[in-house]
Amino acid sequence: MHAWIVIDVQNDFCPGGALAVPGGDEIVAPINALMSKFDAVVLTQDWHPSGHSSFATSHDGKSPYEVIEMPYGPQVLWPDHCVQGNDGAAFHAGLDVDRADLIIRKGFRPEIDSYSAFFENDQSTPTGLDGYLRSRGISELTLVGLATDFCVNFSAVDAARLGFKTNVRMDLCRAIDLDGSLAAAQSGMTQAGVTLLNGHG
Ligand code: VGL
Ligand code: ZN
Repeated sequence: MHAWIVIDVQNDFCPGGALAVPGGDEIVAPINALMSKFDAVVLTQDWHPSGHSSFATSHDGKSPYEVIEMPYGPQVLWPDHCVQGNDGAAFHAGLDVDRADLIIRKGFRPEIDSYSAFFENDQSTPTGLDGYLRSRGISELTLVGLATDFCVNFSAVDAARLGFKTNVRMDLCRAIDLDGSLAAAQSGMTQAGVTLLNGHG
């Protein structure tokens, strides 16, 4: 059983959004077109309370894209984005949300960020997705979405470590690319045993 995992295709990560990823909207139509090829479709949704600790505005004197030390390790500070219930947190209007079997939200705890669909940034607080996939008999995942070097990367590495056969369709992801983060993500995913695909593979 093979699941299509669509990471954070939300307004704030698309052009015009608070943390816009260049070309983020280009992947929506092809992601929809492939949904019917898989046994399960899961969407993730970045879902932060206002004043979230990953927002630069929550830290006096800090600007977006600075890195601070959190109890769980280094954390990039972001512009306010994907605030629960706001339009920026909504899925891109073109995404075929009706086809999703499961929508999993992450980043809802004020004091901790969550890039991965499986574990929050302390790398130990589970989101519950692992149990959901296993109890449905799913052993292979193909990930797509935003952003390649953050939420897709962390989700894919965790998936491979959890024992899923894990693929990323790089052509259906788009990156933020901060200080070489895209290249680092590609080598990290490869090292973790993730298969990087461009088109069908
Ligand atoms: C993401 C930064 C902050 C992502 C989410 O979806 O890649 N990046 N929150
Ligand atoms: Zn976020």
